[in-house]
Amino acid sequence: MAYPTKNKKVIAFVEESAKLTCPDQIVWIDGSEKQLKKLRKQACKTGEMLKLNQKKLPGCYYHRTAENDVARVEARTFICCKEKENAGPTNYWMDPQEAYKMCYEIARGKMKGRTMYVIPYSMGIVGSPFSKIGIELTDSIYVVLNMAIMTRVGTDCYDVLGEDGDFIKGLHCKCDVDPEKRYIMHFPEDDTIISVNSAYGGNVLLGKKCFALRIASFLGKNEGWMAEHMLILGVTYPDGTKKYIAAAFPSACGKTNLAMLIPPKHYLEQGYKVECVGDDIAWIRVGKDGRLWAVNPENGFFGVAPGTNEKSNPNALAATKKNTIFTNVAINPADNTVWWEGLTKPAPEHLIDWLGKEWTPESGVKAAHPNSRFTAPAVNCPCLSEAFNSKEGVPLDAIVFGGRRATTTPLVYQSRDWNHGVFVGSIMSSETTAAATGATGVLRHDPMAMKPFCGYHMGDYFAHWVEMGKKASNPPKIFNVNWFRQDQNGEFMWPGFGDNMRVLDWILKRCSDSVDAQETAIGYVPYAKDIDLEGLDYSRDTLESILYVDKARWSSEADEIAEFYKQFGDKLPAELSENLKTLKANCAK
Ligand code: OXD
Ligand code: MN
Repeated sequence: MAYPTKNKKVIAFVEESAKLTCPDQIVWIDGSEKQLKKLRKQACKTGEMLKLNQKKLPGCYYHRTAENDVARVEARTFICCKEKENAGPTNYWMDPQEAYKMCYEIARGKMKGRTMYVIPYSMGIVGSPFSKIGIELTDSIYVVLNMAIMTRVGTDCYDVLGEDGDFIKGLHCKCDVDPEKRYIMHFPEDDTIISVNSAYGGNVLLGKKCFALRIASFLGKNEGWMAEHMLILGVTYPDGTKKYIAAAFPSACGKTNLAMLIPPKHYLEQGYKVECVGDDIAWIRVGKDGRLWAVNPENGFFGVAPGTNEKSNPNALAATKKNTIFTNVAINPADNTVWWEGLTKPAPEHLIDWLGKEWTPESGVKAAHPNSRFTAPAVNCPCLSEAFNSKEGVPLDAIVFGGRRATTTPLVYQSRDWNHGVFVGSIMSSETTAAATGATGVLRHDPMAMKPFCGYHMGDYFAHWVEMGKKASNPPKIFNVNWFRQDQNGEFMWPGFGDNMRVLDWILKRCSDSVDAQETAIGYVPYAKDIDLEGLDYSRDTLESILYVDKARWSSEADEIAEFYKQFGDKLPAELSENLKTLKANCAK
């Protein structure tokens, strides 16, 4: 057969995988619109996808996953390195030989009657020295079409590989979508990913979490860079100055909203602009200037639909108006468009819900799954930064961590220095969300928002952060934010969304040493007077209360962190235990 590549490793990977899974045919994806169009047509014919109203939503399609396959499955996601110790206590581990054997048994012959698609894709701009190439094999047209939005797919990836270049191998086989045989396996020492029995994005779009975070974090540790679960945004000042922030929040905690925020009116009137470079993943390197430079390796947004509306995130909503794939949202049969909770109020009178059932506001269930998604091309985003296409990426002024915390953590605070900032990231806790299976709203430790995505021992990961701080002579300042403080009635105490600009403003002022701060037990906290409240009906007293650092609470938090840290044993960097001691001592003062 004629192959579109001379790369022997690609050909061997495809042939071996085909021998195992026995597809009826192999289709080599070239990324052309002509080929994608044919696949969309085919998927609509089989019912895998539905065509939406092409006048209102041109190029948009709809897909439902199996009811049992709606989120990432952390308990079935494994790091398969030779030594168990190297996966660390926060990952599930399996011996690589055992894992390969098990996955091969599960996938054997499972593409019979199906087509295997070969997707060549680049994470990052094709050919950039900071980008990496992957080949994903899949038996799902839905995966091909999503990958064509989320990554840079095309035969130019083969040009980058040449005859002998290496790439990340990804084998995805839907098999029977059997939740008991669902496995998302990473072999960081072999640059390989195998995903079986799922068709949910986070488990099967292998360029995203599997490659760009789990495998890439491992590569980053060995090659001296970082792969982080971070949005990247740019703020342009009235005088044209540009500043960049990368921010890590756990899944479904508002990264997309922050990345695309529209500043309050008076900021806009003065000429401030916020632009989005990325909403989920940042690859970060030390530049020649000693600063940290970040690129977004993705090419689209795989965003959580519920809650996205004209007010919360008009830019994301605009991004979904064409060439977008919607998954597990509801369909409005009146005009064949989509709907999800929070899109409009009141809800339409009649919908088809994410399970395909008739739905009315009286149904008493959600019309869209809480983790329903849109897959939208980045180019659709009205506030996409020009820097999105920059090979070097953007220099970071600030790194921001943040979790969903009803109590304890103030609206914003700044770390004292890099290592204290690493400590602040390492002690992140957040309430779980619908992005992963399991209970939601449960407080858990999620260091740097990487608990589900770190491809190696978390203690080594902390040490790598400390090392990166040593390599960068001019590193960004590190902050922590919490948009989710609640009062006694469970009401959120900070308006969030566009008003988060007020906090970013303070953060960037701190980066240019143009505002003072109060030193507290946990770091630098703003004086309430320094958070701009212009145009907002919000009391300074409430602001004071969400800036307050309650030493008694932080003292218990410190005890709890000590417990959490125990699992890392010797691998916990001394820089972090020292910072924990300081926190404890500060709380006792
Ligand atoms: C995502 C996630 O889809 O974090 O980005 O789950
Ligand atoms: Mn994410």
